[in-house]
Amino acid sequence: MTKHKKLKKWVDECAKMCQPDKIIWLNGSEEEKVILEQQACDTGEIIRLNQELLPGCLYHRTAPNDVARTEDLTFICTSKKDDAGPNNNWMLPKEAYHRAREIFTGSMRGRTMYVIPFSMGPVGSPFSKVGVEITDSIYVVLNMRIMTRIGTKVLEYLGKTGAFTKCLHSKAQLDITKRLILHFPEDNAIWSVGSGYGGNVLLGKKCLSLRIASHLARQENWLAEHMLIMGVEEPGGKIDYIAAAFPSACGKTNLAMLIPPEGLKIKGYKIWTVGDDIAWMRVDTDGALWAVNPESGFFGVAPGTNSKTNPNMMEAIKKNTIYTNVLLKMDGTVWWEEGDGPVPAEGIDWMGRPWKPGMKDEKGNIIKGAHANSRFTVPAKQCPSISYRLEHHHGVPISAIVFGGRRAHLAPLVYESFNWQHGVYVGATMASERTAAQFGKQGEVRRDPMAMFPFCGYNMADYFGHWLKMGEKIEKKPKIFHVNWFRVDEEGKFLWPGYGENLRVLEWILSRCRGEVEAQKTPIGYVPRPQDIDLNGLNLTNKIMEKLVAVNKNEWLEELKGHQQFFEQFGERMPKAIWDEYEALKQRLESK
Ligand code: GTP
Ligand code: SPV
Ligand code: MN
Repeated sequence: MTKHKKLKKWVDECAKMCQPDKIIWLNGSEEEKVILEQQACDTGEIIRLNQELLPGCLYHRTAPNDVARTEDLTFICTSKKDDAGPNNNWMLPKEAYHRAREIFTGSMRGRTMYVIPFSMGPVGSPFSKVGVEITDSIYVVLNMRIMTRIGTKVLEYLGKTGAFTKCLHSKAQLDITKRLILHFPEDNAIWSVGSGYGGNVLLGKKCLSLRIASHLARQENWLAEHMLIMGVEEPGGKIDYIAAAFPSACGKTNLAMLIPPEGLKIKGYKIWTVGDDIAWMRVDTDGALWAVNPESGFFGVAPGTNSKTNPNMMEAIKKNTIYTNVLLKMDGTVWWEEGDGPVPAEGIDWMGRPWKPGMKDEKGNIIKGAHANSRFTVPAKQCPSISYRLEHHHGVPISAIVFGGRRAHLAPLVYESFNWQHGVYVGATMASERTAAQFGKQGEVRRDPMAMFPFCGYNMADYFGHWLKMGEKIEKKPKIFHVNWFRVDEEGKFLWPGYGENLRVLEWILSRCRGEVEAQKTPIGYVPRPQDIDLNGLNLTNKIMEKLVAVNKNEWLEELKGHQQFFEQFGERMPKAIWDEYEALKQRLESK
């Protein structure tokens, strides 16, 4: 156990409230994993997949109403409402504790309470943060084992007095009317109850590494961001690193492990994956911005992942992977829509019902075998493109920051901001069509600054201010870009092939960072001259390329109204520099 008095006291208090039958402290060993897996399989919480075809792989279904993060039930609990800002649901800490306590009380009766000491980032690195998650879900324990570094080594590092985030979780009754995801930045605590889904319950992920960490980052002068981190290696061996923020289910995982397309093969690029979801970034002594991925696993979207779109991931998930809400095949393997292999003739769907292709529900809609937000949890080290720098304390130096979203119209394939302040504006005005990763109407365009709207643990106006301030601290500033892989033609078809082909755009981005290529100036930023994107081996006409980088002033003037409306809700707290950028953009768009 531990000699840490505060930790012991907190675990005692939680046990008193939740009333578990027993308490187990996780040590992180392989033996422990074997026992837990067996227990979860015995109760049916988890199904062991075909061990010959998928060694070490497990299968789990969540409750049908518990398949994505529930942002409506997610709260930032600060003593002042304005500190949470209009971007967050807010509750007074006192009220939040009170409401949650009612649901937590007795919630672990007849169950075991697991205590998981975990580290985000390599154990002992000065950039890492320690958390302790208490949970009554073996599924959570098994996922945390993959996504974070857990066990005795973390307790040893904590010693008698080390600081940690208190993370309390109970499935309780998995009742959506008794579900709350509460963050207490002032207490360095998270309480999550009534859910068993990923981002709601793997508390090291969005809750700690983004919502709580963003709050700490502001105080400690660093950045906690919803970003992938990847390295692009040139034949000479030089690696440039890119950090990119796209909203949930908009392509971070896929981009982070892309494989160079055929047409670019002769150029000899190699891609290295550092992270696919979260980046913690600091200014180092060299004046550059350095990034670490605090996670040790990937919690990736299954549908759409196949050997063409993401061969690295397909290789990674062949073993030791937990599959959630995908289709279970009769041979004990798994499948999902737009996955590999033929559509199976039959299977058990994500809700546990017999499934055949083409089946329809009462409204006549096709029933999918896998939920659109079904996922796999896989150790990062199993990914063939994983960077050797994953365990490096200082991480990697960032040359370019890329923002992006899912926009059927408006946003060009890529554009470059004029400078840091303008880049912050570009990030602050990001918008994207809603995906299955969050509850709500799919396809609706919503503003999602820096892909952090659901994850910023404080008032977003202050967050923009923090980004502006960081710009003053970074001597060697990364250039800031915006990409959109999702622009469509008149028939609604994607204009850009995406996936591996996105390297062609990254190539332009890095050339711009090195000052090697010209660009066209438009009111919104620099876009590539069509001839500067290498289209070798791609069947893409110049005309389409022109469409892809076109900037329509009238559409942008319309878009500007959305910027204004969004910013106005932050009132006086909004940094003046953001409004200055707004005015400057407006003038550029209105001038001939
Ligand atoms: P989170 O894990 O929710 O944060 O998502 P993510 O940003 O990592 O998204 P991911 O890479 O898993 O992609 C989500 C969906 O977008 C998948 O269905 C992909 O197939 C699809 N997608 C990814 N990249 C591209 C692309 O370049 N073009 C197109 N058209 N689709 C893409
Ligand atoms: C996301 O929704 O952005 C994810 C999955 O990465 S979750 O862990 O549920 O947040
Ligand atoms: Mn994410």
